[in-house]
Amino acid sequence: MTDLATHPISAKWPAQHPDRLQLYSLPTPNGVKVSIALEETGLAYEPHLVRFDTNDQLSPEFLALNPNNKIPAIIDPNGPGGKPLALFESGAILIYLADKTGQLMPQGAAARYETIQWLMFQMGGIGPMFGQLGFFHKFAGKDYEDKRPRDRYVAESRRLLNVLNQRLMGRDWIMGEQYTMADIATLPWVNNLYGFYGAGELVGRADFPEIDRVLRAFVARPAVARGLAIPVRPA
Ligand SMILES: N[C@@H](CCC(=O)N[C@@H](CS)C(=O)NCC(=O)O)C(=O)O
Repeated sequence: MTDLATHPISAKWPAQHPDRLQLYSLPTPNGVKVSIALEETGLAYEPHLVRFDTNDQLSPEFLALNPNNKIPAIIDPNGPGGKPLALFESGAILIYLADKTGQLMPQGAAARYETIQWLMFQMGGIGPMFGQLGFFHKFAGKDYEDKRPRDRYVAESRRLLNVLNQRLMGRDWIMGEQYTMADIATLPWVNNLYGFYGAGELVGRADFPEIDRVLRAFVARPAVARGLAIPVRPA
């Protein structure tokens, strides 16, 4: 059991509101999935900024919460059975928040598994592949003379975008009329690929008009606009 008051994370990131769900994060594509989900559900929560420029994610306090040194992570003081629950891995956190609130996940068993399937498609495909493309296109890997690694991730990203584009044909959202955790997992990554990574042209964004349509609807949501900037980055 994780008691917030005695957990090492509280020494570095003290809770002002220990009764609220605690979020340890940074507004990256994986981080904003959880802040957007929290904003959409209306749950009370307290965000804490985990800075990469000071390697906060490698600190012993953070590692005590996530030994995999990645954001996002949460502690819910009021988890299952009223007991505290600590969680890392954004996909697991989104499923937990859906279960806790009864929101952003279809009620029927079949549609629920289908939503989780698309959530896993993001976790296992879109996130890792777009992330590698970011490395080879925007970050240190962009200076590599050999463009074959970059081109491999461009091709794989295009393949994944095509799968998503096909899925969105004739649908408002990934699951149809209902906006779900699958959208909240996936669309921040597409937004990041086209925006921050500046890779829209490289992956042939114009070939995926259904994604553009749904992405526009996503970023127009007030909860998404708020979540994209939580926790607030230092000036
Ligand atoms: N599968 C993990 C991936 C999390 C992840 O890669 N987080 C990145 C930021 S987007 C991170 O914390 N990087 C810090 C590091 O690698 O040191 C999840 O979805 O939660």
